[in-house]
Amino acid sequence: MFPIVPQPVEVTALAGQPAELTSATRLVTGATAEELEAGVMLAAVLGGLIDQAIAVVQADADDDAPRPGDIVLRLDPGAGPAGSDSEERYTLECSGGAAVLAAPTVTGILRAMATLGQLLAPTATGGYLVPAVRVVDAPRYPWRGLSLDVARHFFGLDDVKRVVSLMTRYKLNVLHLHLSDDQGWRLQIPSRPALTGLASGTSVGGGPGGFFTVDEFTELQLFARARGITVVPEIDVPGHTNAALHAYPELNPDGVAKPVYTGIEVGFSTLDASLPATESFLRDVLGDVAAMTHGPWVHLGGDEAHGTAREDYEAIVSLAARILREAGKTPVGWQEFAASPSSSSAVVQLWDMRLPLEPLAAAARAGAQVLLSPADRIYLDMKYHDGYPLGLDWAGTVELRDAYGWEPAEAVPGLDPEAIVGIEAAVWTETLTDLDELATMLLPRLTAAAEVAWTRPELRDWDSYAARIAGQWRRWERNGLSWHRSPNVDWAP
Ligand code: TNX
Repeated sequence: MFPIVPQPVEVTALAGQPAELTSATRLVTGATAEELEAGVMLAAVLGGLIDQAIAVVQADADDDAPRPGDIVLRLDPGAGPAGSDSEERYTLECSGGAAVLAAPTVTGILRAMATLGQLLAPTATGGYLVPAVRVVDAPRYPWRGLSLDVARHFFGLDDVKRVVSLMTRYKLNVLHLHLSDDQGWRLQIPSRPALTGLASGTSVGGGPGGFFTVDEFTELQLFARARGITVVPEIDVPGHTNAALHAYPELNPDGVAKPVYTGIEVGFSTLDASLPATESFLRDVLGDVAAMTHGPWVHLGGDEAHGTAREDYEAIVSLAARILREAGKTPVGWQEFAASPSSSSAVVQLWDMRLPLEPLAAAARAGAQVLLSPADRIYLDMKYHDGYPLGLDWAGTVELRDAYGWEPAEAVPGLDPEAIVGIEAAVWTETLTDLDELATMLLPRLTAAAEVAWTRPELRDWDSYAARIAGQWRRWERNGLSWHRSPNVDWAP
């Protein structure tokens, strides 16, 4: 058994020589600048894993033959399973003493590297072996995400980078950041300085808050992109807007700034479609956010607008979607947004299994893509069990087995499976105040979500997953990440 999570399409033990990674190990890349850049980044990551500096060399005609212990990166459109057109497909082959990672794109190479990292076995002499093996692999879904709420409690650049590094190990590729809510505004908006100037300094329970500067947001996106992860910023409208209503009094019908809010109720705040200030606010904020976002998507929220009249809701979300489209971005909205005609060229995100699901299927028929985040399965802020000290339980408790044991294609009755763009776990931070608490909720459940997103149903199996995950805590602990010792798994000693 090779402890690879998520389970690849094909894993075959080979008879040849394993690769022993030593101080002589080189990372051999192809000749392009892109390959060299990926090689340098991967050498740093791998070097950290095995505690060795790894030299990066570019293969040329004289020096093509891999030496024992080498890791070779190769851009190769023929890599991956036959018939797959995913840009993330890859083939990893280790025999003859060297490991060759082949993929059509650098992103595919990154996925192969994640697999390599999980295959490394420490030797008695303090080195590492890559076993003789062939892995041929590609993901089921192109969107494999984690939504992280940095609004209820703020998590800064260092913490979020550690979450990104964790995501890469399990081949997740979208980090959705919930950047605004009633309790605080978390992204600097150059055209609207009061958002962070006046409304970022609080959080749930009255803690200090914080925000990302434009430069930090850029740095985070570059850090994520180097790991094959796209950042999707969310500015939630028309509800979840108390921080904005605090910073800009003119967004309130009475012209009076709302007081700061540090509780955990939802659904009381709203933008007002009849105020002229609302449109200019949306244009400024979403224009700035679109301009600073590298990826193709911006999330407009649209959830739990219990304080918004039906027509106002439609006016505001359709305006937000239009602004984003004009700025060249594809809008994403929570489930409630599916009822808006403007969702037909957008991504709609399932979350609440108690709400009617038919609008999602209808939006898909009209052209929308559907992203699945069923709260009773992959809301990683749900308690593991009754009485668990962290988390909420409005969608029930979610143990590891619950997060693993569901089939995306069956989540929404009547939904065309072709419309499913992927799945996204979510972690809301009403009760989570630091990285230890956050990591405890993510681990191990995030790895289950990653396998549901990556691995085809016919290759998924709980017992196999539980065995493959059983030793992974060592790496979590080596990285200083807390985790929940789920009773569902017989953890390795
Ligand atoms: C529902 S999910 C929310 C969030 C809460 C979360 C807590 C969604 C679109 N809205 O505002 O933080 O539940 O689990």
